[in-house]
Amino acid sequence: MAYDDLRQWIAALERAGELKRIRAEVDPNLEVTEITDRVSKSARGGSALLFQNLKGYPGSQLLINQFGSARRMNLALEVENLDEVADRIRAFMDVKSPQGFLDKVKMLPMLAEMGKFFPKSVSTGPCKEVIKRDHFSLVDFPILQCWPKDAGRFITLPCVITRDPKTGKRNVGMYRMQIYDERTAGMHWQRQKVGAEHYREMLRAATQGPAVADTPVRPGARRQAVDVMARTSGGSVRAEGGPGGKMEVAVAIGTDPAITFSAIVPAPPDVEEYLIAGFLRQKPVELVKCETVDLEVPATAEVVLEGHVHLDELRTEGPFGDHTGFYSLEDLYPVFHVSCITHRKDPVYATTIVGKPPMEDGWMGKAVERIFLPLMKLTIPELVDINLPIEGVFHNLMIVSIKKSYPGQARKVMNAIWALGQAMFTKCILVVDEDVNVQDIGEVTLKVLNHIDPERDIQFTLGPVDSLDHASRLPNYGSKMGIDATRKWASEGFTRPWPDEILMDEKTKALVDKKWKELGIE
Ligand SMILES: Cc1cc2nc3c(=O)[nH]c(=O)nc-3n(C[C@H](O)[C@H](O)[C@H](O)COP(=O)(O)O)c2cc1C
Ligand SMILES: [Mn+2]
Repeated sequence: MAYDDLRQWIAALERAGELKRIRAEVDPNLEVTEITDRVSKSARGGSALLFQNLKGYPGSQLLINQFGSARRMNLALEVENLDEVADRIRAFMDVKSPQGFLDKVKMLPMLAEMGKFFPKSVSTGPCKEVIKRDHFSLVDFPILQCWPKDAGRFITLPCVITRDPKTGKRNVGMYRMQIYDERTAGMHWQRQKVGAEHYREMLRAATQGPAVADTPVRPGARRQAVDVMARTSGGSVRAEGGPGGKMEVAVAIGTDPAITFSAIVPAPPDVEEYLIAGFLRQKPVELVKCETVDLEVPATAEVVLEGHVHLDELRTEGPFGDHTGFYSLEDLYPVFHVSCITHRKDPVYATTIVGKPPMEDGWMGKAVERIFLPLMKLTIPELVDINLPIEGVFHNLMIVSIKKSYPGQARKVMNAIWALGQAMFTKCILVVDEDVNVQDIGEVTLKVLNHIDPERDIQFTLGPVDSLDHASRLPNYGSKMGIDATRKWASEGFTRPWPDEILMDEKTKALVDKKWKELGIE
């Protein structure tokens, strides 16, 4: 049964022995991080933590590390094993045209199930228990300063909801928010993310066509807005003024785990995360309208921030101790102005910390890896398995095994990965043959390094890189590397003999198995 809200999820964590309540006083400034970091790095990711006595926030509660282990990630998605989710995706993709009446009857349960995925509008919900239109402050919540050199406090687990001004489609993305003051925060959607694209669409509309409803255009706005675009796309011009338009944004914090997880999933831009969450929890997400903006938010969210991002305003965001294990550098990002806050009574503030792996987000990334494998196979059918080691921080390293059928195929696979949504950021791709277990880093190291002639087998390319990459020649733009560690074929110009891998024969192994006890070694 799907969790209806964060509270049911907390109760489930507690029943499973996966939650610790912390009643001792703890400071949201740094101290929560140090405690959570130690727990994240303890055996099997420790447990989720519910801090109930936060210094300076009497009565507040803060949930962290809810996804921080393989077991909790499974619990969040209500499966024994993440492959179950992958299997459900595969079952949907397997649908073929029914051949007769019986086939059609067999499809009915699947069609009925599909109905469960679409979000449902409801008139009101718990997130409206307290509505604050005039007197409100972001500082009322126990928002963390995570690391010593962070620029301030950051909302780290926000589901940021925007609407594509052209198609009307909604997007939910997780983009951290730096608190500037009681009513403004940074909006750290990186350039290649969907929220940023919605923002650029708004700018285009405000400066090129007739003004759209909420976007008054001032004289001179066009040039200035283009400057903003130049800046947000990596240029170096800071706009003074601009089109004066506003973009509506809502932020839900503390949702049921399927919704929170859907906000990080690298889905195609046009697939609504509310639909993905419905698929994951197998029950529609219930949505309510916001009070001051034309957007819908999950009805059971603990906290909802409503407001606008001004099209002509950018502000320094960061530094922030990031999931690479280093601080992401400061940069210019849009600013979110809060116009209304609604929340549940006694809201539970949900958050996370990122830093040196392993941390909570590493397990979320692992879940993405498992769930996306069948989808990647749609365009890369030779793919057998993939591994994004946690220390590779998602974008630095992807190890893939392939069933190789023609010369040059490993390089074709690299290019396909660099062309695939957010996998474009992958700095290093290792391609191995299907007999290599990519989950076994020892085996990968042994075989990759044995099998390559570096000069011949390394492929460099240029393209977009993750905004968090601090080594690339330019922000957001740099090189990537692929290593073709598959066995080379004569048709690829390799004519030397290839040695056999050392393996004992089955007969001898069985013989020794039988004798093992008698040998007295153990
Ligand atoms: C804890 C956490 C924090 C994240 N913070 C950011 C962020 O600040 N900016 C960003 O662009 N992506 C961030 N991401 C990654 C995005 O959520 C992810 O790329 C997502 O797929 C974006 O959704 P979109 O494709 O709808 O834009 C974060 C992910 C996690 C798990
Ligand atoms: Mn999206």
